[in-house]
Amino acid sequence: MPLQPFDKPILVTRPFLPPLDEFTEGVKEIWDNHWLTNNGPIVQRFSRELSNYYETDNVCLFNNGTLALQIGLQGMGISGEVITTPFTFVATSHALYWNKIRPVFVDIEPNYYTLDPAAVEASITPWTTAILAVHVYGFPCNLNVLADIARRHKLVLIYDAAHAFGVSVGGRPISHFGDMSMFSFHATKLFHSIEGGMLTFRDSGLKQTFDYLKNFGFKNEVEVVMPGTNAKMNEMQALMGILVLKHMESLIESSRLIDATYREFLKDVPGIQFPPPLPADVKYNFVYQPIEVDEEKFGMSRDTLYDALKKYNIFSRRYFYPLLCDFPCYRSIALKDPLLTARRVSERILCLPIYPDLAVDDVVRICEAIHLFHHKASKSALTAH
Ligand code: T4K
Repeated sequence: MPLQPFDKPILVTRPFLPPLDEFTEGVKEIWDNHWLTNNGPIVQRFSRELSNYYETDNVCLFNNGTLALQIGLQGMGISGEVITTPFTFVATSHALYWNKIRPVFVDIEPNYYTLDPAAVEASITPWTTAILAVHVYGFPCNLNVLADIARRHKLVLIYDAAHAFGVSVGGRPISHFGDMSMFSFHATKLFHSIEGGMLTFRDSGLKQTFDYLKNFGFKNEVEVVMPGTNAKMNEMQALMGILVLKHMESLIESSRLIDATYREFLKDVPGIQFPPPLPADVKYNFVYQPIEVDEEKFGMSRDTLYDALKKYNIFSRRYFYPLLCDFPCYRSIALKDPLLTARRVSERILCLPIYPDLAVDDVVRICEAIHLFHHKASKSALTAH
């Protein structure tokens, strides 16, 4: 029988939801407390659990990752120029923009798409104050080399770890690297609190500043010590986070199986390339499933494949295309780096659906569709010759 489209859309991701009775049990507690936001008891519990998980007291929770990063930069007093990647979600450079910091976009490396340390070093100027690197797709950046560059040039090293919850390197949680890391708990992430974000940081003195900044700058009822904003996590978010955290290891394991299935069933398709396996000391979270499509070998461009999949009710995403520097709000920033790798990857990248309850049989069907497109494309290329 010819391959049929899926009855229901298969989206790039689907949030994990804990058993409903666990959530309603928690909601009863919120009803009893009559406390909904402003550092309530469940937010405090969530914060303690994350402190244990990340083995540090230096955590601060927020209502989303974007404001966490924005406040993190503000609280650390970052200014001038910050070297960053154009191959990420727009929130990374928006957080700089909102702090009146000039993003300096430099190239990425070709395997895991994280900042290329050589490009970072080549772009340092007297105005550079920090490096804002992204563990894109949860792939750890080149941690030691970036740390060395930051130390030698006296730069602050900040990680956008929005995708990297649950990732560790050499047995150390990813938050232990750099001066500050931001995690997103958005619904589209493997670990989520509906919306939410977290900063982890090296200098414990920053905690107070971040707490002020996310709560209007209030020190007490009558004193406002800085012009803060409102970026507080609420009790419903924290409840969801606590419940999802309990399932984290099994979520990673289910996603690992999906990744393995894609790799196995697509390994012989010409022009479909996966990032290489990660070093053995990296514990990965399998939150995204990026592939690169080589138009010449596959027979069809990334965009044509993206459209063809849609016809089968499979909704992949072009994370991250276009590059941030090509959005109108960043186009006026002069680029010193030609961004050769970032441009190539951004034209070829496609994120396939991955989420813990995506059935392995469905992953196989998605792979079959990709095989079919390749065969059709090769056949029509042959007849055209
Ligand atoms: N830094 C980086 C590197 C990031 O990737 C992000 C966010 C941030 C910073 C900022 O963190 P937050 O402020 O968001 O905490 C999504 C997410 O909204 C965004 O959080 C994420 N990165 C980005 C990579 O992806 P969109 O525009 O792709 O979202 P949307 O609504 O198209 O959803 C994606 C897919 O998920 C759709 O197929 C539908 C499905 N979905 C979505 C939601 C919200 C569901 O099935 N259920 C849902 O509840 O940005």
